[in-house]
Amino acid sequence: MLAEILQKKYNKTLKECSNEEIYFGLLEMTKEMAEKKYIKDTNKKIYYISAEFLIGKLLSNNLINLGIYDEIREELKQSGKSITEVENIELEPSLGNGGLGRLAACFLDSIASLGLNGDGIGLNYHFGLFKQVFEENLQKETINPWITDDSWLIKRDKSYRVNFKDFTVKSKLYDIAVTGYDNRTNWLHLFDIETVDESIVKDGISFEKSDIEKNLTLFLYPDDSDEKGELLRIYQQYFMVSNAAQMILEECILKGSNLHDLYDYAVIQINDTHPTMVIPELIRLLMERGIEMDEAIDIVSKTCAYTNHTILSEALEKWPIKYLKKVVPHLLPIIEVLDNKVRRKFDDPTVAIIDNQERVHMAHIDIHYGFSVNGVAALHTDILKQNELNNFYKIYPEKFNNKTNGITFRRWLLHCNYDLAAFLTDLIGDGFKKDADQLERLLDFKEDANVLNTLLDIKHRNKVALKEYLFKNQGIEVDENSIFDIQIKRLHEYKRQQMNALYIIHKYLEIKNGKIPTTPITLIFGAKAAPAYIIAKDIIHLILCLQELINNDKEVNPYLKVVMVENYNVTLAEKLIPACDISEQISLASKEASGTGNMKFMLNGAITLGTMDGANVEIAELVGEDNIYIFGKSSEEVISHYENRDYVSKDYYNKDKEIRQMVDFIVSDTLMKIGKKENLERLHNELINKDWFMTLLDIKEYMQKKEEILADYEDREKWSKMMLENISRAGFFSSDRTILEYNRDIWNV
Ligand code: Z57
Repeated sequence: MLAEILQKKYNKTLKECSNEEIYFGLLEMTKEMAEKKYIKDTNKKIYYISAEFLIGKLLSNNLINLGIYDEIREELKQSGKSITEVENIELEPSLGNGGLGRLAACFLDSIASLGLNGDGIGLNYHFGLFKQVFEENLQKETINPWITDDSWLIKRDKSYRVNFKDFTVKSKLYDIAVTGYDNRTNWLHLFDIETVDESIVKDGISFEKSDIEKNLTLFLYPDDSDEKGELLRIYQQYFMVSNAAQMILEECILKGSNLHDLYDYAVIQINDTHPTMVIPELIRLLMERGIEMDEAIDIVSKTCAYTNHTILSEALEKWPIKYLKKVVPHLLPIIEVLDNKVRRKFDDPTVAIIDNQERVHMAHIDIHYGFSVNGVAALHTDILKQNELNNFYKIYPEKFNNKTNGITFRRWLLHCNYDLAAFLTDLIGDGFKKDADQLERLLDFKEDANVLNTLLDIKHRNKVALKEYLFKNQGIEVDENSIFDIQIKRLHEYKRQQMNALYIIHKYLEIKNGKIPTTPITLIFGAKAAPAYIIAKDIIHLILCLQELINNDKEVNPYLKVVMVENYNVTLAEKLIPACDISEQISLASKEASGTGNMKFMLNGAITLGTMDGANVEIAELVGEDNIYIFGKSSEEVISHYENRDYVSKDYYNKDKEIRQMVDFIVSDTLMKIGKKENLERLHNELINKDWFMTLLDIKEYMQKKEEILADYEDREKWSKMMLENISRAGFFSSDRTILEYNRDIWNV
């Protein structure tokens, strides 16, 4: 199949082609096959609007979903080529920061795989999120270009006008095919502007912020859960939702809607507050088309649903009216009406849309003028109902619902762990590929020594593969017989990478004092920090300094290694997760809305070491306490510390010698010789005098649990049984399950 295409395209045999030629041949072939699976559908359609779609590389994903991965892999092998090397040619688009963006990508995969009519709508960021490089043990940011002449983008001749206060821009639309697994093709619509100019980016990632007509779609806003009220962000958001709104109305009219019945033709899922302006924009457009304001509000309220992904107040967008006036003055009269209606109905300033500091609370628009509000894990939704959004819950109990996140098993098992997927297929058949709950059939083998040993074998092979990758790409040598302990996620204080780093200091000092671990330990980190998040960057600095110190110390490095991978992204996650033994999920309870990395690790046979937070709670329920390592204060205790403001990190530091020793090592001569005084002192001070995310509250318990899990690793039989139990119970976390629930409870398409 492939051979013919290459013959036609390059007049060469498969053997003669370079990996690059093979890649572009496969790209062309796959795009064509995917487009053929598109079915024009006149039914109600889901529009998933999101500022982020962290789709990762698409070649293998599409080959798997089109059912030709094995065939192509074999055909390549026959000619002495390797699919992995062909995959290396593809550039990874980084159109997302982290969990929220990756979730959107998993959801599109499941929507198509379940045969549902649903598209994504977002922006075509030319440089995506920044690319991370390490220099002198510090994070530096550069551009991450991914668009080449030939890519997954399909240019459409569709364009809308978007009016801002001072100028109008014309959009252009690019589509990426979303191929369902053995099912239909949907689209990811990415809007761009005609006048975008890549050449204005100079030296790293800096560019003229005010030249909107040139910069609007250059970068993804590089913050995660930590928003700064910046005008460019408002321009991007309005551009995204105005295009979305115009396209949705156009499509619905074509399908026969008279707009009074819009909700019979469309349902809009608002992913976090970023697309919130779609609500006033749709109201405005309906009014332009002759519908009275009250009815327009009612129609839109029946069409839009909102997903909340965080309780961190910094991440809940509140745009100053002053800013909105500068960018989208035409939305303000509508927002004011929305606010007035709320104020007339409810005598409670905490549920108002415009606050007394003249800021617009975007989440409040979503809750009042949408028909559904969902959290992303059971605990998270409970906290929304009982704490963060309690005043809204009391008004609209019927709107609140939980949708525990999920991940697509096509990418996070079939593709990233080919051997495990093949082994599972041998044992339990391939029903689990479409019905993830069938993974439970693996439980029949929990006493089967051969099966248990094969699980250990596969893990070992994946560790060897990762070892080779790390050596090639980072020049760091790790021992495949060591324990791989991995923490990969955005760098944020609440995720507490600093706690893991303090543990490394503790182990280092122990080894220096002659206490040698029975099995060597490799600690692997991957994380980007928002460029303006100083403390997060200091934590990266600490980890990189520890890496340099420990890996160069011959007394220590046979037993302990630290690796921080550069530019952590989806592609790296696909290599790290299958090779992991210990999955670090150590957020401050109540702060991690769900987590989705935790699910990917579990599915690939890693054991979780974590707090009772986000979806960890549900993992613990599913596998039982014998198959997970839980520590730390509960979300109730943490919330009560916040309410009473009675957590004083200095007290923990003063009280405990071991804590003092670890924390003070950050500013020891040993480390200061390697690192930068300013960064290390700032971090040291932060931990002792602020520690907003209570690292020292849980650290002793963390150290105990970590010793326990490390010791249990020695018992290979026990460990392999835990692996089996975790894989077997992971079916619940398939995004197919999540999407079926969204459709059952919210979308009804
Ligand atoms: C983001 O990645 C998440 C929440 C946000 O508010 C923003 Br902004 C970005 C993450 C949560 O932190 C994770 O806990 C969650 O699993 C993920 O969204 C998907 O729901």
